[in-house]
Amino acid sequence: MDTTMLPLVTVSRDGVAELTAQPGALLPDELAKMDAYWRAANYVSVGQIYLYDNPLLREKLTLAHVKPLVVGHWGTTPGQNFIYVHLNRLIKKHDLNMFYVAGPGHGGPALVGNVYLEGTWSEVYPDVTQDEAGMKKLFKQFSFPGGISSHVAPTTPGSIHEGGELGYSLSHAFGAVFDNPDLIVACVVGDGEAETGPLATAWHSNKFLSPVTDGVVLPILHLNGYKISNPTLLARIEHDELEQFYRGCGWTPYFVEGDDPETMHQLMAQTTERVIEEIRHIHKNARNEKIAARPRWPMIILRSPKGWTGPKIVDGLQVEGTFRAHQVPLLVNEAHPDHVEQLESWMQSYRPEELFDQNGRLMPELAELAPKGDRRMGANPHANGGLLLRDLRMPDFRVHAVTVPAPGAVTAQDTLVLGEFLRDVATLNDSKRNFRIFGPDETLSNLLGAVFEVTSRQWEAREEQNDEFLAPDGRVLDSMLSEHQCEGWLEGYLLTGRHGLFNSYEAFIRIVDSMFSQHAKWLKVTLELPWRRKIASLNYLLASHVWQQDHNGFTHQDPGFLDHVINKKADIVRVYLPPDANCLLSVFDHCLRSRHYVNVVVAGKHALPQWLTIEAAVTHCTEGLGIWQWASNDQDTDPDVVMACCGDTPTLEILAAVSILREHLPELKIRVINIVDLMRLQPCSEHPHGLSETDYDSLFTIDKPIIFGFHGYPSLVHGLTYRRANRNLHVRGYKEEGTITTAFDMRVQNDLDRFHLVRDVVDHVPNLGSRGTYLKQLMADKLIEHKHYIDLHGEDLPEIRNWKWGNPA
Ligand SMILES: Cc1ncc(C[n+]2csc(CCOP(=O)(O)OP(=O)(O)O)c2C)c(N)n1
Repeated sequence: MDTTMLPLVTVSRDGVAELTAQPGALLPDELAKMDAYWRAANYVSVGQIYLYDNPLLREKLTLAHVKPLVVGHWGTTPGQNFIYVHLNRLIKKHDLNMFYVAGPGHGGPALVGNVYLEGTWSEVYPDVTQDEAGMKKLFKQFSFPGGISSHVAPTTPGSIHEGGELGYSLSHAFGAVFDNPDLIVACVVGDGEAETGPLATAWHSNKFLSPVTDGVVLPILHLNGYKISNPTLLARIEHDELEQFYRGCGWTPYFVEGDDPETMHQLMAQTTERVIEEIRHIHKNARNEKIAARPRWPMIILRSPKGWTGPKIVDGLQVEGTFRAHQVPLLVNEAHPDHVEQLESWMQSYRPEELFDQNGRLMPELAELAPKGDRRMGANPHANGGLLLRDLRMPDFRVHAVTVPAPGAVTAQDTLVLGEFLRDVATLNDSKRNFRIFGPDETLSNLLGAVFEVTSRQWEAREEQNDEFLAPDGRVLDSMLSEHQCEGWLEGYLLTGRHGLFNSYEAFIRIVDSMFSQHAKWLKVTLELPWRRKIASLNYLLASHVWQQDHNGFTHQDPGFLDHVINKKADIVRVYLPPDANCLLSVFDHCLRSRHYVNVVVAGKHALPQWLTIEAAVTHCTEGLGIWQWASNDQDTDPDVVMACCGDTPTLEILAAVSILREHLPELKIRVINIVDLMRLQPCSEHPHGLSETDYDSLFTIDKPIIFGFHGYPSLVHGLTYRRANRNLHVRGYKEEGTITTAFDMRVQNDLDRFHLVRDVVDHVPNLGSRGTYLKQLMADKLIEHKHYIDLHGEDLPEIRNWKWGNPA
């Protein structure tokens, strides 16, 4: 424990805290008001969980005043109310630009209650007035059909974080303060939440925070000792072990521990004061004195009873200070009629008559304690990031176009080309500091290294000789091998009104499947709230994909993120598989300009043939899919077969198959369709990008075989097209076969290679007769030749390596 904190409060024999001359100590009147405000917040929290009517207990409480279904989480709530009132004091006293992230977001009643008491709730939802009638509505709406969720949901003004799924609070908080040098985000971390993988690594975010160009995260570990029904680890290790843990993570922890309200108010007031002093000191050192040392930022460890001030004993069992306080500590229903009285005396213990006037409005001397206007945490504009969002300055992506004299005439590495475009985006927006690139140590590996010509990796820890591109001030955050942090930081950055992208290996983006889900849910719900402004899209660049894992193999092969993503609300998700570099440029330009989507872009980094000129690419990407006339020969008649491709590698193999078919079966009428925008395959009734039935039928025909080469798992294409008329669909894609082998052999192992595709055509196009049979035989021979060759030489056949799209007769 920091000994400088010890003499802050002295407790006299009768248990009353006595004032010391310590900074931040509360005078008796202030202490009384702070405590009353806390009681008011606790009162409205309990009211939300339980009451249907009689909000101010003006009548004797009966079962009829209680909601038929009482749900919610009490345990975390009083502690969060305690924190909120102290942060309010700090904001007012120091005119701080601060907002609140509730890690244990299940403590919805606390945040909703405080936002109501400070007046923001009624401004955003005028129907919920600050009087008895409004309080009744506030109580009733909580966890009630047609009302609000029991969590700190998007409906809660001042929140960028739902917290339903625990683990992401600190990452969100850090994302919010990057490039916001005046902002402080107070981040309450549950001690249970702190056991999750993402949260456990998030403490290290402090190695990236610049004291000059970024704001501050003030973590408050809420050590209330329990999770749902278990103790928490951090509450059951020794005090010095806990302190050392946080010091080891680079923080300076300050402890506020106890259960006596007055003592705790004094301790908290003085600790928060101390913490602000320390933050100011760090800023002064870094910003004025230009001292470059990595700061040890302060944090608070608040050890208080779970369900503090709630029922102590219920039916003979201890509740306050135990796991039993986690949700509803007191069941109030027909089966427990005596609990009505206990609920009433619990609520009366907050002395509502001292807190609310005759009309049910918070007493003016208490209302005074809340900050005003945008300084209220519920009204901080950073927590409604779309309000602050400005367009990026976008460079002309055409400057980076690959010159394509004829389809397939040149090769290029798609992400390498994109890297130059991203470099220019970083340059143009450097002064605004509103664009960042995130990645788990893969920016170079994904070939986006061009960005390091103009910026660096942000890094506050020690630097050594031979390090590359590290600097305290950079636009790239890719020096922590944590997909969770990249995702959480980026989400926090976007939610507070900025722009960015996450570059990842395709296989390992699965690590954040669930985080993506939560963000997509957040976007969906905020779309329905007119007061929430749209934010910039969450852009994923999935490179080093399944077909390009020559030195990594099976572990690195998983295109399944796409399957996960497409289940989310159609209003939100977009999936793009550009077949070449020019299409990738066009797609990414679009994604960086878009709002309120999750854009998933899959792109390769190895040299592959380039198909479209930049102008053709722009047209193709705008249409999202289209016939490649130059590869088709069905212009004057109906096709015999549709060869569809989606993804860079399937496009290559489909075109190679087409060239074999056109050489050996020149009379076969082939239509080649390339798909960039995967959601075009869905009906337009399902997705805004979906093709109409008429368009789909005319492109894909209603009965001709479609041989479809797909980047990911074939079932995804079947799922997207299951309502389409043409059921003659045969999809080849990744079927979970892989190892370290040649690029072409990967395709062979998954039947996505040209030889298998040709065989598929022969199998599904009727009446090819013996010409088909001979061609199939040739393809089988080729597959054997391929196998022998790679076993002997360790590389693909020259005819595969050197294959080029020609001009078939
Ligand atoms: C990732 C995740 N796993 C499990 C849960 C279910 N859950 C809800 S609350 C809770 C306990 C949380 O404990 P803590 O973070 O200490 O919060 P508090 O005790 O203050 O309520 C659990 C396990 C969840 N919400 N998220």
